[in-house]
Amino acid sequence: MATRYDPQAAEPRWRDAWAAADLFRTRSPAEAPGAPKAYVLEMFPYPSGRLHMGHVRNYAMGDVVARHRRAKGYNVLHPMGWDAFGLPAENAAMERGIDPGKWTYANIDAMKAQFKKLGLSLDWSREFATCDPEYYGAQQALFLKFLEKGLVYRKASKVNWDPVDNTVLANEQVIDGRGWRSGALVEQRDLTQWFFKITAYADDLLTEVQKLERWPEKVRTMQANWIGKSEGALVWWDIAEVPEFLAAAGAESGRNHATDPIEVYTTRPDTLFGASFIALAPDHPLTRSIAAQNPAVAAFIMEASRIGTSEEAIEKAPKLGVDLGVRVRHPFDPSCTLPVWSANFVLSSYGSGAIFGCPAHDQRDLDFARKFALPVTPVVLPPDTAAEDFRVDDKAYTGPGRIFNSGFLDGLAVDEANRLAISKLEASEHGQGTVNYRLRDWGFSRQRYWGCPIPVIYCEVCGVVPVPAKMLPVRLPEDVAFDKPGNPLDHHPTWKHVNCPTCGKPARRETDTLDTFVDSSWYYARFASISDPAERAYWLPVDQYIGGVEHAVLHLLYSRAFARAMRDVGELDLPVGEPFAGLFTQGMVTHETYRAGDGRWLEPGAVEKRDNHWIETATGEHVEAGAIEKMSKSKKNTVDPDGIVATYGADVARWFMLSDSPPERDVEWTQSGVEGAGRFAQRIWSLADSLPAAPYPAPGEDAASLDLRRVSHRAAKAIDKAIDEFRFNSAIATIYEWVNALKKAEAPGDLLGARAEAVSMLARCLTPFMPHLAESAWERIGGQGLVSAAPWPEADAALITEDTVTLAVQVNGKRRGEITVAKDLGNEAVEAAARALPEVAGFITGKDVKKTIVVPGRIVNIVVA
Ligand code: ANZ
Ligand code: ZN
Repeated sequence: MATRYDPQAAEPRWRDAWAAADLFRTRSPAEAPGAPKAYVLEMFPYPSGRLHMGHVRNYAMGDVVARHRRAKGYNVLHPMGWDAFGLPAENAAMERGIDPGKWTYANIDAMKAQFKKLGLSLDWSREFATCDPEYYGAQQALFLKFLEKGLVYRKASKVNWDPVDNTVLANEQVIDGRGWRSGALVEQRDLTQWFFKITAYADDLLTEVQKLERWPEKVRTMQANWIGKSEGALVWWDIAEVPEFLAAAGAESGRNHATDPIEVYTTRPDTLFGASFIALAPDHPLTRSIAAQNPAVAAFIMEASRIGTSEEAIEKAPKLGVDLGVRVRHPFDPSCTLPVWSANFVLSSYGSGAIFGCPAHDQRDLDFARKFALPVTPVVLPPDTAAEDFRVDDKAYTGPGRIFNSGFLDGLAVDEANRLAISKLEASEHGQGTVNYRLRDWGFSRQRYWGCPIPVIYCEVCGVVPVPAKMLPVRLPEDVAFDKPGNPLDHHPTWKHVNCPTCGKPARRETDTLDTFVDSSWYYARFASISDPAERAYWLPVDQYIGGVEHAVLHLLYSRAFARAMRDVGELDLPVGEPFAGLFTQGMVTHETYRAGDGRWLEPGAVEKRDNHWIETATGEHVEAGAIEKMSKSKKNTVDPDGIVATYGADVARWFMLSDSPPERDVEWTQSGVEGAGRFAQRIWSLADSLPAAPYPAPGEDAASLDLRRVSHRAAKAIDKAIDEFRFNSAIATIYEWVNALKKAEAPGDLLGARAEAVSMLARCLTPFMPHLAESAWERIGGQGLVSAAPWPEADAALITEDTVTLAVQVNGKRRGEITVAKDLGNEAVEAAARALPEVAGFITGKDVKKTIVVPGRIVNIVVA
């Protein structure tokens, strides 16, 4: 009598059993001698308070890998923790008066309870939150080690300043020149901030990323572009003329940077003869000194500062500029002089913050030249074009060609001209070849409360004093007020006032905290060991890292740089410096969207389909079913994992997340899909439940038993391989076929041994996907212990080798049919079988068979006259 599988009863029972057996605790290297290690890590979540389907998919994937590795005999580290600092906690504090710490830890509790219901094989004993003082204290110690090593430093830099909220904004928080919260016009300000010297690793980060074979190509390219290595030259332009007031100031003081040559960075020294102006960034020192005396220049600087600091914003803004009244000499022709402008499209933080404009071959320069009526001289002639036919109107020519209008460079190709121009510049001391990176040092101080306090103290006598190690962690105060804009740490009545650790005089704490990206730049090392470099060396690198592609650049780059910095201060024994040997970026979870006639978005639970169209259940009104989009709160197309788990069980949710699409692609959540997965779970259960009680006989030797055994052993092998290759959907497809084959064999009778073997193997192969159901099936057939601790079923080699082959049969090269024969059948017998095919016989009877060609394993071709 078949029973139904009841996930509500079974799932909690198995999770308790796993916990009681302490199954997922990480074993030390000594406890697992000889076993290879596997560190499986999913990007740790931000504790927003609720799990979403994207989490379910991400963590289900990691769990498949972790459970599979465990079954294959690996020593597995599969930890979980919380990326717990950040703005949402402060916003909750501001909007609802809730303490950020309490809010965060309550969210962690709620989410952890949800996580636990998913049946993930996690080692919770290594759990931490980045807002735990133990964690951020260790981070402060790391900061100080970096500081000592010169990997962290302080400097003034430009920031986006919101004058209403009194706070620094990230580039992403500036929208059309305005603060995202206040709507105020953003200004640029100089602020002294802490920087991490990521550029020290630029070259290594670039070289090594190319070697990460188990990373998606796309992510490697994005990292390489972000690092942005370019080769070119610095060119020094001698000053020919300066405005009266600058010349005078220079004469008085004896020396003045106004008369120093202007340095520009270029990737195209081959186009130097096409230069028609020099342009400086608005905050270039020379622009600034001229602005002090020239109101038009001062006004221009103000106007330019409104655009914000992001490259994108600067790119999109209309070209602005002002003539500075300075002229410089051309390095290759001192008799020729060029005007010096300041232009808003020149970035102060790239190259030397100054360029030479070559309008014919650079679009921005051309736009600028047309606007301000500056000359346009083409110097690169496109292939197969006559010089007299070549004209540049409003489109710069950036392609290859031969240099012309360029004196000693004439006739050379772009590359050759670049090399020759650089050697001339070097010989005459007007410049030098150089390599430049787009990558900037990472400014990582934030004027925020809910982050890791930067452990330094400012003393009027001693300057910047690191907090002594024994005084770490520098704890966040808990009694903070959020009633004013700006940084609550700065407003706190007492927190920042301390005595200098060196001289004892009254001093002031740094009130900036670290960017939350710092917290996630080294957590993988903390999971591997609290502090032991040897234990970290054993586990690292992470063998399989899994997460969203939105972290392709920053998080992964910062982590790669931090691993190197930790190595360089002796915190990590990681020769290559790469923390993540394998990376997988999963697709998103999508859902149809629904919109009522009045424009309201409706939740999937609020609509139903009637007579083939959608209506809102509450009102009966017609509803438009719209695009399939990433689940998001704004479009209300989310499905709550809790509800799904309560109705169908965690196994079904996990299964569906992995079954329909390749893991790197988006998967569309559908009600019918989930129901289908639920039915399939029952089908699997019925296979186990239709067997009599254990023990079972050994599998039979008869043909039907052998057929079934072949299906099982081949499936186990195929699933094994599919999991290794991150093709979870194909593994699942194989399970479907296997179950169908088993169903057909279900009739009671002498297949019992083969069926019992099949269910036993199936339970083990199912474990990574539906661990609870797998346990129930395993228990039902009398399996030893817990299936979560059972080894992967080894496929019997004799059963998985194909012993027949299928050959196409052709007559005079035309395909007429096929035959399936034993693999080792001799050529004569193969020929005979081919000729005997009814589809073939018609074409050869009565004809003269000239010859028969057998291509082993593939084709039989019969040639007739
Ligand atoms: C002259 C020139 C002629 C340029 C030409 C390009 C084409 P990448 O490849 O990104 O390194 N540049 C240099 N510093 C800049 C700054 N601070 N702000 C804005 N633009 C700057 O780009 C290097 C090129 O970008 C440089 O080569 C320079 O323009 C410009 F036909 O110099 B080029
Ligand atoms: Zn002092």
